[in-house]
Amino acid sequence: MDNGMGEIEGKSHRGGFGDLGGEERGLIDRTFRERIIAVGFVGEGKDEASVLLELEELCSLINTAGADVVEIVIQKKSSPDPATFIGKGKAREIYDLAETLDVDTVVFNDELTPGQQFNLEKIFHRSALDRTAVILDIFAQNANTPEGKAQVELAQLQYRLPRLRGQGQNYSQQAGGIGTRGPGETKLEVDRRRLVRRVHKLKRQLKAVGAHRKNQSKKRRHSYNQSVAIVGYTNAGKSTLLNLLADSDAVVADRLFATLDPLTRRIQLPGGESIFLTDTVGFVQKLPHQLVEAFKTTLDVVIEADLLLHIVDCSHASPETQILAVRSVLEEIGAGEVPEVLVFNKSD
Ligand SMILES: Nc1nc2c(ncn2[C@@H]2O[C@H](COP(=O)(O)OP(=O)(O)OP(=O)(O)O)[C@@H](O)[C@H]2O)c(=O)[nH]1
Ligand SMILES: [Mg+2]
Repeated sequence: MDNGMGEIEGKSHRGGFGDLGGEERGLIDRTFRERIIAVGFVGEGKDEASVLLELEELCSLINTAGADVVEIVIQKKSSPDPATFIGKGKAREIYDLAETLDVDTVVFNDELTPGQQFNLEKIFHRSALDRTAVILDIFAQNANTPEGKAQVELAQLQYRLPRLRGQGQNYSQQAGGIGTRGPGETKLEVDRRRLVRRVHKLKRQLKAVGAHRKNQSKKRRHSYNQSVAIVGYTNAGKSTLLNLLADSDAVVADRLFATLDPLTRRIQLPGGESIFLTDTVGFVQKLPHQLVEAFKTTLDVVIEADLLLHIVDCSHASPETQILAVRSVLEEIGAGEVPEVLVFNKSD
């Protein structure tokens, strides 16, 4: 692909579980499956059942990322503690549990601030990650094309930058690939500058690819064919539908975020008219805003579509929640006004 992305190819951008994560790492290598405690938070105005559903999903995200949940902990509290999110007492309880169960990492269902993450790691003596880090990790594993990899790396850097710390910080900053090894302030400054430079470079490269993509979609529009985008929750069956309608070979897998790169096929409708049909990246509840931001160019095809086929997995425990989550991402990217047809899948 002649888009100036060549130099990105071949680099891994994983961050999250395992040793030595980070952008310089080669292929993802999981020498063992980490043992995880998953933590849910039931705050005021939130019902426990919906948090349990989110936790169930978090477990399958963690599983997809390559680790095993060995215990689930729920904290009920009117509002999050600014310093430790769950409160110091609960954090100490989790530390004891982690020691007893030989746990490697604690993963939170909610986004932690950099400060909370830092404080929790001090109490836990091990990495504290949040849902965002897990999703970023899965995206990093599944990115195949230079553009996909660049988008994921950009999202990871945006997540890591505010979490960079010096002074020999030991946990996710080095082990999880969410920060970097930093023995002191100077190294920290150097790291930060290096990451900021990399962010700018990735943004430039992605902008160039975006321009290329815009050209393609302009050409499509000039062909007077309507454009239809398949959207929906991850694993709902979007790629399956594209393959069926367009006799195509998009990757279909019982895996979250199997598709990251859009795939467009031209198909002829029974009336003889041709349309462009595009399969897109799936959405999820609490989709990290860094990812939405980084995947903007990829998601242009959704914004510019004449119609959205919104695929819904009706075998799921709460399809309504998934529909709302998808609609909220559509709003966020500016596609809230595009006409939508709901397609109920997995009715078998
Ligand atoms: N039972 C059943 N399974 C289905 C149906 N459609 C798709 N699947 C399965 O659901 C899983 C996910 O299908 P995909 O087409 O990869 O889903 P996707 O929406 O593209 O998923 P991502 O790209 O990962 O977001 C696969 O194992 C499919 O075989 C259906 O109608 N019934
Ligand atoms: Mg897919």
